[in-house]
Amino acid sequence: MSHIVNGACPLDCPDTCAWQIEVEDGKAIRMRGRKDHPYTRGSLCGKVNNYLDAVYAPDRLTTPLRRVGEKGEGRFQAIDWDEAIGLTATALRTTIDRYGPEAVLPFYYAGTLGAVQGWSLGQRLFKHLGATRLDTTICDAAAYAALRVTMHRPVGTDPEDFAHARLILVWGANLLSSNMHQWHFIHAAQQNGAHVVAIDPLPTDTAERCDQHLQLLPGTDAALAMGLMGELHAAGACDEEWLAECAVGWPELRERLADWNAERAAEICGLHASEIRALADRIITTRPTAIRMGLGLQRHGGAGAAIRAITVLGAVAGDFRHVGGGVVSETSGRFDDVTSGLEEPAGLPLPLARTINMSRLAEALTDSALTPAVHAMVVWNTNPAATVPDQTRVQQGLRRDDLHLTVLEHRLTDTALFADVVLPATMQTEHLDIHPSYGHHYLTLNLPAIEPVGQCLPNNEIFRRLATALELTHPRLHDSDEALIRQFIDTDRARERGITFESLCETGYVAIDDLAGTAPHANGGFPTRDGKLHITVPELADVNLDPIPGYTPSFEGADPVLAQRFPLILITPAHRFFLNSTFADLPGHLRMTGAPTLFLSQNDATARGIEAGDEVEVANDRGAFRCQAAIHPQARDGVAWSYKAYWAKDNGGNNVNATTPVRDADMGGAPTFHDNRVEATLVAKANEFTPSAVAAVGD
Ligand SMILES: Nc1nc2c(c(=O)[nH]1)N[C@H]1C(S)=C(S)[C@@H](COP(=O)(O)OP(=O)(O)OC[C@H]3O[C@@H](n4cnc5c(=O)[nH]c(N)nc54)[C@H](O)[C@@H]3O)O[C@H]1N2
Ligand SMILES: Nc1nc2c(c(=O)[nH]1)N[C@H]1C(S)=C(S)[C@@H](COP(=O)(O)OP(=O)(O)OC[C@H]3O[C@@H](n4cnc5c(=O)[nH]c(N)nc54)[C@H](O)[C@@H]3O)O[C@H]1N2
Ligand SMILES: [Mo]
Repeated sequence: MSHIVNGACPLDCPDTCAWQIEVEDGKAIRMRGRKDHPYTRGSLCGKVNNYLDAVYAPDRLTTPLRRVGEKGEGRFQAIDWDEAIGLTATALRTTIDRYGPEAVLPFYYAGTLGAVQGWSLGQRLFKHLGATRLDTTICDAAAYAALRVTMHRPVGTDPEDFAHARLILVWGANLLSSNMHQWHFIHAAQQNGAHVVAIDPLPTDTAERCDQHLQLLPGTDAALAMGLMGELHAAGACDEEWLAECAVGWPELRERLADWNAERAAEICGLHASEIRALADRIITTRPTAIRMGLGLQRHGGAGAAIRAITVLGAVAGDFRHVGGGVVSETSGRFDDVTSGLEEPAGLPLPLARTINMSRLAEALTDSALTPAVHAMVVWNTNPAATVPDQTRVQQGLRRDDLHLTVLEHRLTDTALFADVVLPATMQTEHLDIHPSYGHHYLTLNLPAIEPVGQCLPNNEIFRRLATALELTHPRLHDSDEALIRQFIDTDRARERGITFESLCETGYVAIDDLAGTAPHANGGFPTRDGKLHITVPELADVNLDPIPGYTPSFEGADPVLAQRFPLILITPAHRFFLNSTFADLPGHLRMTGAPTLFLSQNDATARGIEAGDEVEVANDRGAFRCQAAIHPQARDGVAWSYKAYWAKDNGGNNVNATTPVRDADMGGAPTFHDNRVEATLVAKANEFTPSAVAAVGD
């Protein structure tokens, strides 16, 4: 007899699907998307359909390990939990005694978006110890900072209401790969006659399904938004009434728009002025217009400026007055009233400490001037050796003999390979959690469906044991996972909506508001103190940023001198069948993705003597990686791409991040992955070369 258990997909993805697992004899045998969930609508994505492969994969870690070989060599010995926890606790204690607590660096990210296994006891423990704080910038920090000054928390148009829009701009987002369920609502609008425009330097599968594609130069989005607004202004098409009542700082921007038009934008963006003017005309005549901003556009030097300018573009024509009009980047701000953060509970002493920007890990581990140096690191829910920029230096750092590394993981990732101690963690099938979303308005509970595989323990159980070994007795370090869920929804708003642990156990998921089908910002209603949209932000002048929305050029992309040595801008976006580096070890997934590949235009290939299938080296001053080449007929000359986060260890020791820069964008301390210049050279012709990841998988 089988039974069904309700859960949530834990992955770092806007869709946060509600799933159901069928369990028979203690084994998860089937998994499907919940049919009644308004966003998941019964389907999971191509990568999560095979999630159970990841649960039962032969490379799943099932016992704690201690290193017996050289760092990075991958030789480990199985040990028991007491020894593993003891080794980690001793390393932490010794480090703190010798160098002070700031020599300890906890390193975590969104391997699970669960509030419990992702963002609770681990952070409590390390903050309580006085360890270095982590600035979690790796993903959306520029967007978040830009949205914060503009609307205080990321809110905007309900993603489901895109079905009501008549003109939709899919801006810097490859939805069919990385926000698949959003496409349903856009497709519904399209079938109703809406015109859908992709704005993306790459010819994505999403762009192909749109009615029009503006294939602009990378990092020039703010110029496009300014040019469009300039045209709207010249045509007298701005909604002066809404802007006067619901926004601050519009007059300053209006004045600036006199200097912007389609021609100026076209020159910066590498587009035709006529295409920009035609889009402006559409915006002028189409209500509601809706903009879905992706995060891809904000991995550039001028990221914050771009997000601010596009957000304002979504408001100037008065679209927020209409159901399905306006703009959205992330919905996470909608959850702030309903939930309460778990990382810093009242009553737990949390001494202040320095902060390290996670995107600058390469620097943090190798900069000899950093005092104290990092001597102990505990990593969970992230695989930095594959995913942070400047990989060669990251690997050098992780190899340091005077660094103790403990990694909580499901498998022996690029990062775990460097560990002194590896602790096997449960997967979503095996632990309790609760999930807000950054792409819709539903809160989802995840119930464990099966017993832990092998000796795996939930992250939080590991942190409770670590606290005990460190003789830390504060009750907030020992809260149970259920108690944490109860704390998470201990808010007036949750009570008003009847959201309790018990109700969630019953229903699995719940809508956190009733905004769908309304125009929540028709009269302002932003989470700012005055409820208005902040267009001009005078305080930004204090940090040398432009208070008025405008265009900030990218760093490497817009650098003509660097372009002579490194003529190709390399974008390293999300692959449809991986989730960052998650699943990139699984044969089934690798069969769908194929080996690491550099995509480039025919002209760029010919100029380098490269043909499809050849092995190429992609390099700049920071490093190099090798992969196969592919020619895409719609690629723009000078703009190449290669998907992020193949495992380095399976591909000659590195991946795309060997080339990516450690340099902060204009806002949020964010990384600039896609603002990366490289050159590609031929290494071997196709007939002499077998791509490594594919060789490992076989046919
Ligand atoms: N299948 C799958 N889904 C994922 C992920 C994954 O790895 N795989 N990753 C998850 C995570 S962590 C995140 S943050 C999101 C990321 O998802 P997205 O927001 O989609 O981010 P990216 O894949 O980086 O880039 C999206 C698109 O932006 C384009 N882009 C790059 N530079 C520019 C630019 O300057 N201007 C414009 N207009 N477009 C640009 C890229 O070409 C790409 O098509 O997706 C999540 N979902
Ligand atoms: N070149 C380039 N690099 C990029 C990007 C890019 O666009 N280009 N995008 C960046 C972005 S947007 C992001 S968000 C980062 C993401 O980078 P990472 O945070 O490194 O994300 P993943 O590679 O998915 O690694 C997550 C790890 O967490 C583990 N994990 C999952 N759940 C659990 C759990 O419950 N317990 C434990 N202990 N482990 C768990 C998984 O097994 C996996 O190895 O990558 C960034 N890197
Ligand atoms: Mo991300």
